[in-house]
Order: sequence, then C-alpha cells, then structure tokens
Amino acid sequence: MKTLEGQIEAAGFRFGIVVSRFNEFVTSRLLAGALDVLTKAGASQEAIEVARVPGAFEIPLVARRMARSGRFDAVICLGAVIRGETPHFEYISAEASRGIAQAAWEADLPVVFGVLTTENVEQALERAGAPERNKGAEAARTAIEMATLLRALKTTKKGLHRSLRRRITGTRRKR
Ligand code: INI
Repeated sequence: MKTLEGQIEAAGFRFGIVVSRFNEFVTSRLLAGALDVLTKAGASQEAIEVARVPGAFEIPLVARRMARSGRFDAVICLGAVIRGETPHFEYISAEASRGIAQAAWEADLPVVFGVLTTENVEQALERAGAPERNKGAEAARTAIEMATLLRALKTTKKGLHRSLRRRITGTRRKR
C-alpha cells in the first residue's frame, strides 16, 4: 500500500496571500504568522506575493484570480470577521467561506481558509497570537502541506503514465 502525505517543506513552491484590511489589528498578526511559517519552511521572499483587500467579503474574488493565474502552488486567505462588531456577520463570513471554497474548486488549487470568525475581539486576538494558536500560521502550514501533497500526486500520475506507456509499447525503463 502506498500512502501519500504532504510535508512542511516550502522551498521551490510559490504562495499567494490575500489579506483583508478590516480589523487590521488582527489580520496583520495573521499575516505575520503566515509569513513566519512560510519563510521558516524554506519559501523565498520572491516566492510570496501579498494582495490586500478592504474586507473579508472581497477575499474570494482576489483569491480566485490568484489561484487561476498559474503563478502559485497555493493561495492563503486571511481575514477577521467579528460578530460583536458586525450586524451582517453571518453574510460576510458565509460569503467568504463559500467563495474561498469555490475558488479552490474552480482553480483546482489549494486555496486555504485562514479567516477568523469569532464572537468578540478577545477571541480574535487569542487566535491571532502565539504561533501555535495563530490561524495565519496554521493556514500557511495547511497551504504547504497541500501544495507538497498535490505535487506528490502529480509525480505519481506521471510515473503511472510512463509505466502504462512502457507496457503498451514494450519499451524498457531507462536505468
Ligand atoms: N469585513 C471584515 O473583514 N470583517 C468584519 O468584521 C467586517 N464587518 O464588521 O463589517 C467587514 N466588513 C466589510 C466587508 O467585508 C466588505 O469589505 C464591505 O461590505 C464592502 O463590500
């Protein structure tokens, strides 16, 4: 049995990050957490592009554009929707999550949900704090794992095609 798994190794991979300005005192911490994970895992500065949008509602469109551009191996979405401050909390968080999932499907690429949806500011700050609880850091780890897993799957598929072709044409494997 073969088990495929992603790894936390980001060298040679490219990442797009979409981060919203609304509740910037929270989203800037998510961004810092994500950048810390990516660079420590080996991603170069040139391999990371950050796009800023006004609010979480605007994240999906830019995430989709980035994901479809062919320039990235994964896209990370960062935002903070806080119920206490938002009468239309449900609409914004639902649209952000639905749109982000749809962007991934349409682009066939990992588009990771790093948007906090919390009851209050305290909860938001708690989830944007220390690296082990920082949702931006967690989203970056997920992006790396998914990008490496998809590359492993691609390699396996290529290997499979080669072995099928060899079987059909009767050619031998090169040593
Ligand atoms: N956007 C957020 O990212 N978080 C919020 O908590 C928020 N609140 O409170 O309203 C918010 N609103 C802005 C929204 O995302 C759009 O930018 C705006 O509606 C324009 O489309």
